[in-house]
Amino acid sequence: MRIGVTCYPTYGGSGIVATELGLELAARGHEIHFITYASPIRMGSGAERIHYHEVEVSSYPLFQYPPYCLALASRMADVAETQRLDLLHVHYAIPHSIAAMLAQQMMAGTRRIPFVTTLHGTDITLVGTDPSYFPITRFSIEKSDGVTSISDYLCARTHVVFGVERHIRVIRNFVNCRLYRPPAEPPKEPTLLHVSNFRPVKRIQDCIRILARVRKDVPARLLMAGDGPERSSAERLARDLGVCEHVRFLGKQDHVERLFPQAHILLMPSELESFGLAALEAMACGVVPIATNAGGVPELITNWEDGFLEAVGDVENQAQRVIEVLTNEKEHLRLSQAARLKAENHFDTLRVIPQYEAFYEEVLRS
Ligand code: GMT
Repeated sequence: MRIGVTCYPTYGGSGIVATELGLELAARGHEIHFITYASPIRMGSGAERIHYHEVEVSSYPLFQYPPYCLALASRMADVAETQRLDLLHVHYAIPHSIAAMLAQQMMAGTRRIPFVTTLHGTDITLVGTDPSYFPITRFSIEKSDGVTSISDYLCARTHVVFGVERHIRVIRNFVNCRLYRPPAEPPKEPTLLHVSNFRPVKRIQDCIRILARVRKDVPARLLMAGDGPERSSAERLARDLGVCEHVRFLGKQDHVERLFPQAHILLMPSELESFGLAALEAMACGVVPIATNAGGVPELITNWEDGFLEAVGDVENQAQRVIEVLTNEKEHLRLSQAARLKAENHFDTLRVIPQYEAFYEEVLRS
């Protein structure tokens, strides 16, 4: 198939899933055309059957807000025409789904180009429910030729919040278990890791509070990978709690598969997470996830079996779980092995990518 892929190419879960899906599909022989405003994170360069088409948004004095959605729609129609695309796949509903619908209508005189929308999380749970975007988000879901969501939780939430009745196929996040692997030896220094885009929904201050509590019992360190609006307040909190020399802010990381194996535990104290891709990538590397019992996370982590789920904001219990894992080698090994097995048996690319291929074929046939 010849597939056009649009996503936010920056450091967010939806962009990562879109890019990794594109790379996996290209490896399976499909032609993948990324249509985005910047080169997607993790795309790399030179992979076979991967093409990149930049969306340029011109600015004029009259435009207080440059009309990105229109520039994207024009580019999508242009690429679909010149590259003879079979299908457009957009990740994150707003505004990509509407742009795809416009591109489809622009091409209507020539041929039919269907589009698939994948819902990831905040496009439904936060942005989509904002009164300014609610009606257009619902419209874009209804008009898509196919819709997928990354968890049962997000699928149910979409039906309830938007009142849409159409079918939404659940295809969960995935990980390449050959690339994301446990290290030969566990890390020497007790190490906690957090990976995110540091938005308020990630509650990164909880990571600092957990470390401060853990350090009363275990001399652990915390690696904070990523960047975003909450970073400076987390840095301040680390200073206030007297743990700043035990926290390293690493900034945005391109190769997290090299970072995960350096940690014992992944902290994911999010307010809401429709799946929790970072926890899955960590589990594939044998890193034990200590997360919140929020949204779709229980579809990934089984409490006490391959990680831990605690209430949002319950820093004390999250810290207790960390201390237990770091002070009990046997328990760490049991959880680490179970986490890796969960990733292999349920979420490996070999199992999940064919679900997307089958869904594309259904949409093309319909
Ligand atoms: O919240 C983020 O980090 C970004 C957001 C996105 O849509 O870019 O991530 C969402 O998509 C990921 C990949 O499908 C999911 O694993 C995350 O759980 C989800 N984030 C939230 O629901 C907060």
